[in-house]
Amino acid sequence: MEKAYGNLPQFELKDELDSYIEEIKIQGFTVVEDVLSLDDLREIKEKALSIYQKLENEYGKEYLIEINELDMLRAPLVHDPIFLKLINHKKINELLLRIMEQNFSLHLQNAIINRPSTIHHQRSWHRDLPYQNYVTSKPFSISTLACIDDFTKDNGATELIPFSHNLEKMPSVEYCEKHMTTAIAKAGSLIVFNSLLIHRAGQNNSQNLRLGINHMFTAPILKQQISLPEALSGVYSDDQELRKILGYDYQVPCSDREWKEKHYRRKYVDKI
Ligand SMILES: O=C(O)CCC(=O)C(=O)O
Repeated sequence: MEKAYGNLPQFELKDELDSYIEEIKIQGFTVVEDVLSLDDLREIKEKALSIYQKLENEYGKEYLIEINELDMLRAPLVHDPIFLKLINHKKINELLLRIMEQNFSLHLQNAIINRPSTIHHQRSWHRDLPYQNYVTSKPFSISTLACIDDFTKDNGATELIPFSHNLEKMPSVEYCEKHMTTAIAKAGSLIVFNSLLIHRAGQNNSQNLRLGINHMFTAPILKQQISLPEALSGVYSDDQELRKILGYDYQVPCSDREWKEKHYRRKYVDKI
């Protein structure tokens, strides 16, 4: 305990995870290093770019530009299991559970390809929970943005407005310019933040593209951006850890009968 007067309560850190949690709670974000290996990063990058290119050819570039979907790959884990490495990490899952104080599931997984000299849609300031301009005493959604490349000042590292998860309104242009910070991070790190924190992709002034893969883990009462159980057609539903994260356990029942059966199963069958 630091010397203090006035009966001042103080956070106490039990371990490394608590120090990340303290930063997320206070300033809205933290950087966790060394989450992904170099081999995984290489494979993730190669696959993300090739899946994206295939889809861009299929949809057509003009169409993607029109709907603000250029250089955005949604739910890559549906296309290749390598992307599961980004959502099923023991330390990160423990962090999520501890900070959210409840079960969670994956709301989205999106790869953002930040190319030199182009303005990505994610370059606009936003919260990952758009339209939700209020403050909560506990986070009900946490974003984990995986740095697949080094995130540098030059190549469009993410820009954040610290503490803005605790503001109902976006600060003035002048305030943002003065206080925004750039999340410089090594490839393999995760930028972990309260999804209400205001942020945007930086401008890429380098020669190379910069790849990030963002995730939102939310209280299961929130619906997913894309229904992963539907998109995966049941794949991984027999894996106890993954089925929870992917949302299989939290699908909306289609009828009163289904609701009752689900509750019966939970009480008498799943416990066995
Ligand atoms: O790519 C980035 O740096 C930011 C991504 C982002 O803003 C998002 O996915 O919501």
